[in-house]
Amino acid sequence: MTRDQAHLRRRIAGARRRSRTRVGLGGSSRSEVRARLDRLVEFARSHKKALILTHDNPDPDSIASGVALAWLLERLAGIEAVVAYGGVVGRAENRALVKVLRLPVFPLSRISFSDYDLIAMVDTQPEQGNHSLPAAHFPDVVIDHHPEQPESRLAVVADVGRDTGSTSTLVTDYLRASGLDIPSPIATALFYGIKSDTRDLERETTPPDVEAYLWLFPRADTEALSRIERPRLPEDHFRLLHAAVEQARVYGDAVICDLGKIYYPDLAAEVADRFLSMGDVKWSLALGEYRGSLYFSVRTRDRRMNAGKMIREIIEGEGGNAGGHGSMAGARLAVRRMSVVERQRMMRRVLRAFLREFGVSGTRPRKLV
Ligand SMILES: [Mn+2]
Repeated sequence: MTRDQAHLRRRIAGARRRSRTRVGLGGSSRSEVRARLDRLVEFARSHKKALILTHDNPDPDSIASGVALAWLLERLAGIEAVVAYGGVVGRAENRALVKVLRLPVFPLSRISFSDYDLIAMVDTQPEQGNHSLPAAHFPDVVIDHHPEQPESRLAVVADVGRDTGSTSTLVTDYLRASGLDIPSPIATALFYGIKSDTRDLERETTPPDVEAYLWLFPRADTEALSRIERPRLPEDHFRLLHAAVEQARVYGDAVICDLGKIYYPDLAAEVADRFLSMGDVKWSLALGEYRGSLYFSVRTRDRRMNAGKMIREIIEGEGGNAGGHGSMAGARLAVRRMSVVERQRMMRRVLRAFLREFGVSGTRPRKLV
């Protein structure tokens, strides 16, 4: 056992002991939220410096919940808190979010873990595989709206399994419970976090999301919001759209689009979103390669289906990481070490599996243009 592993074992054993005091799951009444916040603040007070980690290639929900949690910890627990992410902030809207609101978020490459004695994780969980927390570390705090994973219970403070449409909703609950005046950039970021994760309160939305959204709206800067939602786009974006339309293959009510090389990972999600709005399309899959990994993104309109479960079954079987909800999901699969033949075989297997799951196995594809 290496030193790091021994360290991790001790951490997990400690977390297990402490997890008896963990705040219960489910429910989001005022007093429960208040108790969860008190527990979080009390825990943070005995620490010096917090690192708040988003998932890789963070979306607005993870950026907003990270920044809001950092603000809350600084104000209520009096400790320094830094938000960091793995990967890149790619999507033009997400870059605008950070720039327009001047949100303090940093690439993980500029962070030294030894500077921090508290680690929090937002919008993802330890086992999720879409974050860059080294295996030798375990988060003390986990706040996430994705389906609960067993290891998250080991965190000292875990707010998971509440089944809201966004993590921003969970953090907004804390802000409301704190009674503090919220700075406009924080309110604007959280508002946009909920808005984008639920696609304007349409996707996976629960009553707490609507409540948080309405509470944030009068506190948000709508002029800044407009600049975030309609950002300037680089020329590359239009080149990629062109390629996407050319590459798209229509199989009945499913569209599959292999983008080849992409210039940031979220592009697969953007393109999958785009094609889902086409005609009678019920399923949309886009994939692209970025720095030695293939990024897959699946979207569906079929409420009976679970895109997250589907993509996990298909991509984890190939050795990748996957996650997501009922209607939207994504995955990453390292292809750097695959030979050309291995890669072709993998692609055939994966595409066949997706076509089967989409219910269009025997369908002949047609080009869009
Ligand atoms: Mn989210």
